[in-house]
Amino acid sequence: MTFRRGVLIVLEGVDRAGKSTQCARLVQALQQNGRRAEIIRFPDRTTQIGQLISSYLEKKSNLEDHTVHLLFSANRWELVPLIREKLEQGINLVVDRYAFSGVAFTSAKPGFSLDWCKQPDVGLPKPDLVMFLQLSPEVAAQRGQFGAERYEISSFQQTVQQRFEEIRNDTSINWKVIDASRSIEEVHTDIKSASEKTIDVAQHLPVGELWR
Ligand code: Z5A
Ligand code: MG
Repeated sequence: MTFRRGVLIVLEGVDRAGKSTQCARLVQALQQNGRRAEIIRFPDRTTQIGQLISSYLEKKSNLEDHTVHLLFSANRWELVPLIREKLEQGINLVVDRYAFSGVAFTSAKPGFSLDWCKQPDVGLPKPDLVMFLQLSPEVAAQRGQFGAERYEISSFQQTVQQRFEEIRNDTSINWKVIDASRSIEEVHTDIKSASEKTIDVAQHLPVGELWR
């Protein structure tokens, strides 16, 4: 039997697009189809670096903007040995936000270029598929108010949305835009189908390096 690695599937999108809901549904569906699958989410608030980030997001502490960008990136790098190990074991990883959120959120701040924001994440394991859950601010608003965390402000989120559009012009990434305004089940059906197709192809290929 030929060896099959796990694949790296990322879900991205604006606030309340349903990323966490869909990550959980996807892992469940892949497991029900007899595949090994696990969730990873960024920021991973459980590590020491993740706790610094969490405290910043909860506005319990302030961090300089470059510094917090590098911490978000470091939070991904510290998980890379685990990510590689799981992929080598044939475990498919479903990732709730990745470097694309890192670039979109920091570059929405004044004085940050997309290029500068991408540099710390260059060379991370490259996702085999990035699904962008697209949702208008109007529909997002129907899913409840913003929370109290930093960045949960309508004008900032609009700039983040524009940055995501720019980031999606990068054709080195396997993007799939998903209409997230539909029911949870309809969105899930699309996500599951795209993921199964990607697994069938990518499991035979080496893991790539992001933005390299
Ligand atoms: N951030 C950064 O700056 N730099 C980085 O490198 C990274 C992140 C990785 C924390 O992220 C913040 O960190 C985030 C970006 C920044 N700041 N903001 N904003 P987080 O992932 O912890 O954020 P979150 O609290 O999980 O919120 P979220 O991700 O925006 O939500 P979501 O996961 O997309 O949505 P959800 O929790 O699945 O669903 C939201 C609600 O809608 C919930 O009540 C669902 O039941 C409902 N829902 C979901 N799907 C549907 C459908 N289809 N129809 C109707 N209702 C639905
Ligand atoms: Mg979420």
